Amino acid sequence: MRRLYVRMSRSHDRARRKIVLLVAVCATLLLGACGPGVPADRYDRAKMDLKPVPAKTSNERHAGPFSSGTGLSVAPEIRPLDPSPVKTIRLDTTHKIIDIAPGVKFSAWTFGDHVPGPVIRARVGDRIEFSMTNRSDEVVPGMQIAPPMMHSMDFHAAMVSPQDKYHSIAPGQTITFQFTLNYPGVFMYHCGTPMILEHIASGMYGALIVEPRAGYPTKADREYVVIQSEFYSKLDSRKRKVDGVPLYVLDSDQLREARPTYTVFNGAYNGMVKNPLPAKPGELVRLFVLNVGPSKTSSFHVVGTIFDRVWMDGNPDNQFRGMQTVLLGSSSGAIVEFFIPEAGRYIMVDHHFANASQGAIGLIDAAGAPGEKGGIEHHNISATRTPGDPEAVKGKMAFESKCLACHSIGQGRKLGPDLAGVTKRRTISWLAKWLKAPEKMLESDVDAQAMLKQAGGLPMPNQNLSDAEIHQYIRYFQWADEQGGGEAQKSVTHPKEGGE
Ligand code: HEC
Ligand SMILES: [Cu+2]
Repeated sequence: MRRLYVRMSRSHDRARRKIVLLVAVCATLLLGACGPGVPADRYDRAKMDLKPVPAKTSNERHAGPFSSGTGLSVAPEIRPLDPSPVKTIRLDTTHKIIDIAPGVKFSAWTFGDHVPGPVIRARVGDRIEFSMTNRSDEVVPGMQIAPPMMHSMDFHAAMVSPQDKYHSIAPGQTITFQFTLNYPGVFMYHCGTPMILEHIASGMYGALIVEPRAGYPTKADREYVVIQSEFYSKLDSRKRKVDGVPLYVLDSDQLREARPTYTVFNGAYNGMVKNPLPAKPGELVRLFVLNVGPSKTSSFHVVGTIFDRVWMDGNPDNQFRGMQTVLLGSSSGAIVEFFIPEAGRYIMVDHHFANASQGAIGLIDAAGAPGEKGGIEHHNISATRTPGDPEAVKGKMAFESKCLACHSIGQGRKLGPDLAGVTKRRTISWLAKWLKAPEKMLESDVDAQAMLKQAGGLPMPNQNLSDAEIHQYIRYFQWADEQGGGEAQKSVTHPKEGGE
C-alpha cells in the first residue's frame, strides 16, 4: 500500500486529493446538520466555553437592592427571554423572616432577599456575570434573627471549578465570577456552604432557566415557574416574636430525618391556591418545574390534563410525550407543556399526596367568564366590564397578562402594592417615569424610595415597556380609578355584576 502510494505520479496525486476532498465534503454533509444522516452534535465540546476567568473576592460591600440584573423574575412569574448575550446578575445573601404558611413566620436565609431566589432566564451561549455580597450581617428591622455566617453560590448550569467559583465568603465580602451556558435546562442554584442541607432548607435556592440557542420548538401561550421545596420548622426555643406572632426556626433534627413540616410550591403553603395562575381554555401552558428538595422527590401532576410534552431537566432533547406525572429527584427539573381542554380549575400537585397535604398544591385558573360557577376573579373589576376607551382596553389586557403576578387592583398587595387609587396618589408624569425606568426612580425619587422600603426592599423589575404601552396602562389605571374603589369592591362581592 505504501509502495503504491509512493509510486503515484503527480497528476494521480492531485486526483487523489480531489477525491479525498470530495469524500470529506460528503462526510460533513452526511454527518452535518444539512445531511439526512446523524445531526451535528449540539453539545460539541470544541464549541463550548470551558475556560471562564478566575473568580474575584473582595471586601467591598454592595449596598443597593439585594437583587438586580437582566432577565430576573420572581416565581411563578417568568419574563420573556432578554436577548442580550451577557447577563449581569447580582444576588446578595440576606437573613430575613418569611411567611411560609398562615401565621408561620420563619427565620430564613436567602438569595436576593427572596425564597425561592429570583428566577434567572438566559439562553445557551449567554455569559452570566455574577456577583454576590454576603449581607447576612445586615440586621432585619427590629431584630437580629440568625447570626451572620458564611455563604456561597453553586450554579448547576455552570461548568466551572467549584473550589474557584463556589467557595464561601464571609459577611461583608463580595464574590464575582462568570461562566457561559453550554446546555439548556431548568437548573437549580443553591448555597453550597456546609451544612449544605441547612443552607438549602433555610431558603438558599432558586432556578436558572436556560433556553436552547434557537429557542423552544413549541409556542406556549403562558409560562410559569413552579419550584417545590421543603421547610422544617419549629417554634423558636427563645420564644421570640415578630409583629406579635411567634417566630419559627429551622428544626435540624427533623431536617436530618427528612421529615418536613411543609412541602410547598414557590415558597408558600398552598400559595398558588390563594393566587392561582391565570390561563384560558385552548391555551398551551408551559411550566418550568424544579424540585429543590432538599430531601424529597416530587411526583408532579396536573389534575385534568395530560402533559403533551415533558422535557426532562428542561432540555427538549430529553423529550417524552403524553405523560401523566413527572418524577423529579432533588435538584431535578423539567419543562411540562399541556393544553387547557376546557374551562375549569386545574390543580397542580405533588402526587405523593403526603407532600401535597403539606402545601404542595396550586391552581391554574381557566375558569372562563367570571360569574360562571366556580369562577375566580383575579381582578377586582369584573372581566366583562371593559373600558370604553380602546387604549384603556389594551392596558387592561396587558395588565392581566404582565402585571397580575405582582399587583392587584383593589384586592390587596401581592409582591407589589395594590394599584387601586394609584392615579390619585401619583401624578401621571410620575407614573410614566416609574413605568419607564423604576430603577432610575429608585435612585432619585424619595416617594419611590419610601415605597421600596414598604415593599420590604423588593424593587419592581423594569418591564421594558414602550411609551405607547405605558400610555395604555395609565389610561387603564385612570379608568379603574374612575370606577371608584367601592364600585370595584362590589363587583367581587356580588358576582352577579359579572353577568351584565
Ligand atoms: C415582579 C413583581 C412585579 C411585576 C411583574 C410588576 N410590578 Fe409593579 N411593583 C412591584 C413592586 C415590588 C413595587 C413597589 C416596590 C418598589 O418600590 O419597587 C411596584 C410598584 C408599582 C407601581 C407604583 C405603585 C404605587 O403605589 O405608586 C406601579 C404603578 C406599578 N408597579 C405598575 C406595574 C405595572 C403596570 C406592571 C406590569 C407591566 C408591573 N407593575 C409589574 C412589583 C412588580
Ligand atoms: Cu448559605
